[in-house]
Amino acid sequence: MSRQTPLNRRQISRELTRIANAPVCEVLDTIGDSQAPAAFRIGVTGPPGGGKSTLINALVKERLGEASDSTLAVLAIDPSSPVTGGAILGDRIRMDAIADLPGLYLRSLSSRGARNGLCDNVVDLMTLLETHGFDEIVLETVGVGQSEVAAHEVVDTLVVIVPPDAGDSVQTMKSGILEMADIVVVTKADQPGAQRMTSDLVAVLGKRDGRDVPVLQTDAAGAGIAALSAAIDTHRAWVTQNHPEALTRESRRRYHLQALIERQVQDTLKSKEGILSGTLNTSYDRLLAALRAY
Ligand SMILES: Nc1nc2c(ncn2[C@@H]2O[C@H](COP(=O)(O)OP(=O)(O)OP(=O)(O)O)[C@@H](O)[C@H]2O)c(=O)[nH]1
Ligand SMILES: [Mg+2]
Repeated sequence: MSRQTPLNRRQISRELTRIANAPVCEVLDTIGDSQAPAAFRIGVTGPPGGGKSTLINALVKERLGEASDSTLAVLAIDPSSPVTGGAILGDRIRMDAIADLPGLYLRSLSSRGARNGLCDNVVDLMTLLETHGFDEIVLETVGVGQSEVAAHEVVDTLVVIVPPDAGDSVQTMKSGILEMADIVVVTKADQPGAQRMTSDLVAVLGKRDGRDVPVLQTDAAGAGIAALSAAIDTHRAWVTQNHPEALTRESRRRYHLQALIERQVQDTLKSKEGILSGTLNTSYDRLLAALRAY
């Protein structure tokens, strides 16, 4: 979408709020027939307080610079706030500084206790943003437990951030979050230990899909952001060449269908009495029958 068409931020917010809280059938009514082109999705994940929002602020400014005519949406998944879907204060202050950039839409959401740490309906929300024609979507998630695996499933390029004080946890991260990374960024490069952390990461990171995983450094003043933006573009070009679009779309579709079905199963188990009584076989049949009735 070109910036010539102004964003209707209020309308987008209203629609996001509605489908964030809607049952599956209503979600499908809204986005189920969409044929909108896929946006380029960038995930930014890492430990709480690691500097994700600060980095996204600077990255968004860089990618929506004056020469650009593109549009970008940021979805920040906030694990700390309860059902409200509101931004935590810190995020609000940091993000407010860029909220008026032309072509930018910003939204913070609570993760609603989703088991994988991601909003369980984050794919619905990204698909909705795509119906509004955004060129790029940046997704911020806290990378603990399984959430980075889930984040990896729903984005094209996953940036994993590691603050200099992550210390001994690098070895632990190696078997989880770092294995998923397309690009690794040591944030807060102005702090002591950043260089050491960078060397440690270079030492433990191997190739991923036959490609070296870049390890970059950034700080809140904007150092390293242009290089990060360039690395994202390089990865994007690599994905386009090595993972033809059909493949990407197919895996996204699979993930999305599974997310919807899981939610529908949960809703059905919660709302229909008696499914769990009797034998396993009768429960299974009753559950399938109840699902078919939707
Ligand atoms: N010294 C220094 N502090 C930074 C830098 N970047 C971020 N911080 C500080 O680190 C804290 C957390 O930054 P955020 O950008 O909110 O980190 P986050 O990962 O988005 O945090 P959550 O969303 O709460 O998990 C804030 O107090 C920032 O001011 C940096 O480059 N240098
Ligand atoms: Mg944040």
